[in-house]
Amino acid sequence: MAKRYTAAHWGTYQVAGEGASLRLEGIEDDPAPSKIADGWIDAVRDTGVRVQRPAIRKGWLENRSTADRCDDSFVETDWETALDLVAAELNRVRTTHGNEAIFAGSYGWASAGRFHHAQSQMRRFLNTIGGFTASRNTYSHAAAEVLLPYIVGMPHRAFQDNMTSLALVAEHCELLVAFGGISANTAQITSSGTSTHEVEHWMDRAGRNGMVAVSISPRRSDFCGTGRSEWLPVRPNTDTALMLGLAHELYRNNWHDRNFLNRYCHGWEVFESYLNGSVDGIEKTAQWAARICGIEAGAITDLATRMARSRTMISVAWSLQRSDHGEQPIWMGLTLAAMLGQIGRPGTGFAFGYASTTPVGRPRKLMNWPSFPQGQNPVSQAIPVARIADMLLHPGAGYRYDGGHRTYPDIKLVYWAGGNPFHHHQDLYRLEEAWTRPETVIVNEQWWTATARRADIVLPATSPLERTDIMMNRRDPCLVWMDRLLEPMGEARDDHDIFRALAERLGTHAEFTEGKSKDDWIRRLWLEAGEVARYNGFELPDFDAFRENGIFECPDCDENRIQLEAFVKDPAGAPLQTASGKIEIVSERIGSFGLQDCPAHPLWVEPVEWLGQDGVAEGALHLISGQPATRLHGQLDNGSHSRSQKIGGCEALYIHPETAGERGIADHDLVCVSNARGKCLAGAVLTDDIRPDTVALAAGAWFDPQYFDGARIEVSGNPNVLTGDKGCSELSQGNIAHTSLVEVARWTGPVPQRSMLKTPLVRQAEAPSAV
Ligand SMILES: Nc1nc2c(c(=O)[nH]1)N[C@H]1C(S)=C(S)[C@@H](COP(=O)(O)OP(=O)(O)OC[C@H]3O[C@@H](n4cnc5c(=O)[nH]c(N)nc54)[C@H](O)[C@@H]3O)O[C@H]1N2
Ligand SMILES: Nc1nc2c(c(=O)[nH]1)N[C@H]1C(S)=C(S)[C@@H](COP(=O)(O)OP(=O)(O)OC[C@H]3O[C@@H](n4cnc5c(=O)[nH]c(N)nc54)[C@H](O)[C@@H]3O)O[C@H]1N2
Ligand SMILES: [Mo]
Repeated sequence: MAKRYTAAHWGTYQVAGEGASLRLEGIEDDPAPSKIADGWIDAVRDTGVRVQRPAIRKGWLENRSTADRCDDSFVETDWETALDLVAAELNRVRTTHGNEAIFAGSYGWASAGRFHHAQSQMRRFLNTIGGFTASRNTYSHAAAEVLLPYIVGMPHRAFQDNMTSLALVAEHCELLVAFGGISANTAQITSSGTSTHEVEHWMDRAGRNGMVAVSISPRRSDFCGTGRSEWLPVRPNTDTALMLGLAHELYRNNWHDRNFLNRYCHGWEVFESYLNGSVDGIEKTAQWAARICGIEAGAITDLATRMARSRTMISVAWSLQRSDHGEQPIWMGLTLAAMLGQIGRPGTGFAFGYASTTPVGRPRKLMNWPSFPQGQNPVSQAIPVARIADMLLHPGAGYRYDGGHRTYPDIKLVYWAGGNPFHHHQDLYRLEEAWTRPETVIVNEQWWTATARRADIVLPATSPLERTDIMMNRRDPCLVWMDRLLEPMGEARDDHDIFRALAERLGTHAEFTEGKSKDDWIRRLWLEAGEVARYNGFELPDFDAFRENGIFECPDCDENRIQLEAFVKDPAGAPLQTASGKIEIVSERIGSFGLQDCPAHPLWVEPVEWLGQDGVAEGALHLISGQPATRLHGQLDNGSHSRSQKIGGCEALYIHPETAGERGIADHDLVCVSNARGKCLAGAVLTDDIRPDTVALAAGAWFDPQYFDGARIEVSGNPNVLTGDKGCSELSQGNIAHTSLVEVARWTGPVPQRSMLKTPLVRQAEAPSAV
């Protein structure tokens, strides 16, 4: 029998077993298959929290009330009724308020698979009916997306595509200085799917070649690889100060490469006067840095010496810029690498995002596979993605972004398909308040996520295991036929079918479908992929042969890249697309925006909350809320793999034994994590792999606020009730998920039941009369 496969952002799997014993096994070629798939099938089969039929929120049904949107129950209805309602609402809002009043930024990870990409389907449909307000950039790396064009003259996507290959790091690098580590945890994931997981392999190989890795992170566990590694436990959000201390050491010893700085960089002299203190009276010495970042001056001096003497790569994880002033560690990391003068050479220089996902630095050709066409959005309005609560709370208010002055639109209807704002946004109680402002919220979802529970109309969507699709990711060497393994749950429909039915109701069916069935579209994608293959010098098998085989591996696609190589070889002939044509240590353009929180060159600015702050409360701890090991964000939190790691049903909070001891907390105790924004419960895991003043609670436990003695407490361990909702700066407006201080105490209250594991449906007898 032919082998069958499926694919997800966490990997490609071969299908084994049948019926109840159906399981997914990592493919042979994958040296480190992700275990996230272990909880996938049971999460999809979880009848308790799958959305099975269209549902309408009770308060909306009864009187269109929005005040109870974040705490209501639901009534099921049939598809025809639900689709009629959605079409009528879209029509009402666009004719009364214009299409700009529809917000469909719909940020989120949806699923791998080229055709059934929820956002693409939704946008194509909405574009046929006049468009929508969109969002710009990502929660992942907005600060980089806005900053990099100014300082290296290319979009983040191009910068990532050109990242120096990890194979070259393994071969040539002697010293890897990894801010935020090189984490096997995050390397499990690739947006749009991956055939293999390679980061650990490259780190092992580098180790065998004698590379030493210095992992600079509040957590020891952030480095993978079996070679020699050292841990510098930096105080969270102070890397820029540490980098300045390192830079000062290079400068003080005259180890900085003046020739490189003159020839390839713009603005060194201005930066120099900041570094040596002639502008502000503060020399950014190792001692100065040590007081801020918590790494001893001697260790900073020692590291700077080794950096100057070695073939050095400076790597910055994405996490560093999901913090207040998140632009600075990127800009300063690049500046530090420029001072070493090793940019543009194999295995050294500057990298951003190694291991933050698996394909960054992957030594493979990039292939521009086709995607499902979204059409053109007639509405030009778009907000920076993480400013959603500001937008809903303050329609008409002005704000800054990327040098411009903008105004928030007045949103009446929100449509989300393929994302979970009540997972991804910061300060969720503030988002709840904002969320009651629009008149209508529509969500297509697989599960009763916190966002689905805060919608007025919920349409049940299929999971990738319940439909056929193709994984083709421009950063992966394989194409995978994603077979249909399960019958759709309940009455769930593919997003495509949902939007096709809405287009029919709104008179744009022909435009949306172009007369094609789902099968026709998937075949068309394959035909277009054939042209891309031919352009790259090879042929794809015909569609039926591909389906039969399940996987196609592109031939001869090894390729190494060196970031900024062409520019370094020939700065006059291949200048950067920056204002000066060089790397901008100083950007007069950014300076001209007049922003207090992001001036013309990299610098240390105190985050809005940090441990070194004047008057910081005694006992305050810095909360790191990064990516979860057992799932993708909120996806599969109901699955067995994620649940197997819970403590008393709650997400694990990693805490140093000394810190726990001072608070009377023992291993596996329930704790309450709190600050002025909110409180959540978590299960303590004691570890000395973390700084004593830092705690780590992964994002993604399903948001489940409940009341105890009048206090609202989130009971599954969702850090976004604690994180702050503010832009990194007025330049990028990226999120600051890694910037917040909390207190931790033993929880002596009752052990709560997680209400998120039951549906929010009311029994038919209690339901309001028919829609
Ligand atoms: N505190 C804190 N918060 C963070 C972060 C952090 O580090 N710390 N990280 C941030 C980052 S980097 C990111 S990218 C975001 C991620 O935030 P999101 O991408 O919003 O999180 P997911 O849980 O992946 O949400 C995707 C949703 O799409 C649904 N879905 C999947 N497939 C389909 C489909 O085919 N159709 C439909 N209709 N729905 C589908 C899933 O069920 C899931 O609910 O979170 C951000 N939030
Ligand atoms: N398993 C799993 N992997 C994922 C995801 C997932 O949901 N699950 N999500 C994917 C997505 S969407 C993204 S954007 C990437 C994100 O990739 P990253 O941004 O790299 O991931 P994080 O987990 O936020 O952070 C990585 C580490 O950085 C460290 N860190 C945090 N703050 C600081 C700081 O101020 N200084 C220093 N030096 N270190 C710090 C933390 O110890 C943390 O463990 O991950 C991807 N990978
Ligand atoms: Mo992300």
